[in-house]
Amino acid sequence: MIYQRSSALFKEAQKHIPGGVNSPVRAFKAVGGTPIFIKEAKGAYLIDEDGNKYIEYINSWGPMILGHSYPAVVNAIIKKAQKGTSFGAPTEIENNIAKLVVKMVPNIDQIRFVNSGTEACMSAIRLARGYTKKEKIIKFSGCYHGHSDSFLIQAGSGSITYGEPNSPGVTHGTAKDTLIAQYNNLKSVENIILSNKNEISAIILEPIAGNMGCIPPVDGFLKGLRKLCDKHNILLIFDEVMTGFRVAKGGAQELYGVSADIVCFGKIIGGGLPVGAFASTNKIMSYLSPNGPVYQAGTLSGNPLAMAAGFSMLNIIDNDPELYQRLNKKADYLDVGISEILKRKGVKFSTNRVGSMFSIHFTEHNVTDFDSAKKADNSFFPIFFHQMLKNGIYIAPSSYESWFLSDALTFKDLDKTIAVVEKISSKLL
Ligand code: KE4
Repeated sequence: MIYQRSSALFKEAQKHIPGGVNSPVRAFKAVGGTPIFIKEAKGAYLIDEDGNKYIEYINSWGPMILGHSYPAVVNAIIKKAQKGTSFGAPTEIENNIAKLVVKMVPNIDQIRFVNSGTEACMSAIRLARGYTKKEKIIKFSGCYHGHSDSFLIQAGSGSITYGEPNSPGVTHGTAKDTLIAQYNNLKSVENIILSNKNEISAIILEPIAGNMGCIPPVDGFLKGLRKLCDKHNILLIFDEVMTGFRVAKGGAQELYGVSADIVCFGKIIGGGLPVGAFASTNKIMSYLSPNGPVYQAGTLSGNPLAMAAGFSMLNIIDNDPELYQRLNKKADYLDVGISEILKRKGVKFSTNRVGSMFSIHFTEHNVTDFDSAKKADNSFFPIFFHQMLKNGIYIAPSSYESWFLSDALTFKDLDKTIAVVEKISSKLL
């Protein structure tokens, strides 16, 4: 593979864009090397600026579940753009997509659209605090809910895990209201609740973690959180920015049969354009401006162009009863194929998968939380990443990310991917 044009573009990008990228993970810091610049994408394939072709397993970190440049979605965008892209006024298509999401997703009556997953989760927390009149929140180590201050917090050294900022610019004043529990560990949650009686407004989590690699909830974890929230009058917030419309039409709520009080969306809901959203019951959403006292706003929120993309993609998903079966079958085929080879070659690894979210960890231990994910973050991942890239397979440039399969992938693509893993496996010993 030649990366001349990408290298030149990256050099130029760094003059006017911090780190040459508009989102840090794209800079390849975790795996080294120069990020590739994508020229175009179609279906399951990316073409970079040097003309190299890749089978794609990032899909813009989840949104492109149908594959890139899906004709019906592209046409919906073109058609809408010809009538104007944003008015800052209500439009019918916002009604249509809101109605559709409320139909597809359980336990919600109303939805507010915003422009990113960060905005969705940030607004959901504010709504929970306004509704419960309590200030503290619990999040989980290793879960990512976007870059708003309340979430850029790491477990403090304190025994009851008070939060500490994990980025300069986040104040200790903010950090003190975010408490950190361990994923898949109900006891760690209960300890924090009991040490902060009647102070916790909400627990927010990725119902299937996707930012430590893919980590499924262990049996009983989500139901246990629901019970703790009911017992202690705490709102349960599912951050379904990744899992929404990815693991099932109704997301993780449907898949696990556990109801959240507020659900956050992003990625797929925008069909590849910038859309986030948060949704809840009429009662909780009645607290949101302009009807209620909790303020939240956005110039481009619900803009018709992004709504057209999201509405088109969600409609296709809603009318394709076999979509998740096809996606899950492909993900299972890939997982089994890769695992059989790595096992036969004696590589130390484990894989995690829920539906079409998948990750490989170069450790023989199971990865069930952030501590075990960190143990698996070793020198093998960068080798694996670059060998795959060199052989035309594009996966996430970090062991703390998930793969996202698209319906455009064929079994031939999967076989090629498995064959590349076999070809490079000796470098993983
Ligand atoms: P955005 O603000 O990036 O749209 O969404 C934030 C967010 C919220 N919740 C979850 C569960 C998420 O995964 C994300 C964003 N995901 C990352 C991938 N790990 C986006 C990639 C990036 O940061 O460039």
